[in-house]
Amino acid sequence: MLVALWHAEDSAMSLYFLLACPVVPEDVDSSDTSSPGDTADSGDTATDDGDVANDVLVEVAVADRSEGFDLDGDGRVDNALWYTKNLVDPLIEERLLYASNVAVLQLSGIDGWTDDAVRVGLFNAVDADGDGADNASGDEVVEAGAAVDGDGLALVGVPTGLVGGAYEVELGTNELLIGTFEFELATGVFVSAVATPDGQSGLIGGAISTEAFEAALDATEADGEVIEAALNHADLDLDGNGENDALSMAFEFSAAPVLLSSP
Ligand SMILES: [Ca+2]
Ligand SMILES: [Ca+2]
Ligand SMILES: [Ca+2]
Ligand SMILES: [Ca+2]
Repeated sequence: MLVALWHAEDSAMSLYFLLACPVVPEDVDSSDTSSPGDTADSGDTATDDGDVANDVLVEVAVADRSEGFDLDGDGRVDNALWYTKNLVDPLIEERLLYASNVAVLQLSGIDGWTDDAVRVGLFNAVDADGDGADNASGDEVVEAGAAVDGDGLALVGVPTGLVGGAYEVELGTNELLIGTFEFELATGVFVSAVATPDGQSGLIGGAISTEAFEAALDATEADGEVIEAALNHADLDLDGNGENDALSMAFEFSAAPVLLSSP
């Protein structure tokens, strides 16, 4: 039937054929939005060919005591960094403003906000204007460089599902960038979030060795105080020698839509 239409002399019928045939292999057109069914979605007919949403972390603070991830498998949330929240939060707030590298959460394959086949990615990108204050504007452009492939998809990612926009994953990377703090985790990066067309909010974190925590913080006087306070609350024994050698961390975050510059 479609072949017959293709050969039809009637140009309107030929146009119908072209519109009906998905010719866009991956929907990364920057004119598209993360809203399923928007007018730029004509190519999104295949299950795994949904929209792509890139959301840059704009607000981050240490999560409350009862919020975070169960990192030792005892059924209870672990967030030892909570004890130093009042010391850490002002540092994060300050550093988010002048950080030139930003953390971006990417959702791809979005065919709806309840969708059993999406992918969550995480990468660091360059905020070209070096100004963290305008990153929530919705039209910021960041450079992902080699952290994404030719289609703009994050190299680090994991398949999952969305239920009402909510998902929870552990990403296969140890790198967690918070402001200018580069945390080298002992686990993957855990994310539990709710995504909407306006961005995402939720929790991000993992476990970090006391050594790596110390290394991630600068040796300024203020950071020295944080290091000492935080290390007093090390709560995980990664090497099983009976002494705690790592810290559980969870941050609450909000992330705003951001555009990727062309590779
Ligand atoms: Ca636990
Ligand atoms: Ca999908
Ligand atoms: Ca900016
Ligand atoms: Ca130990």
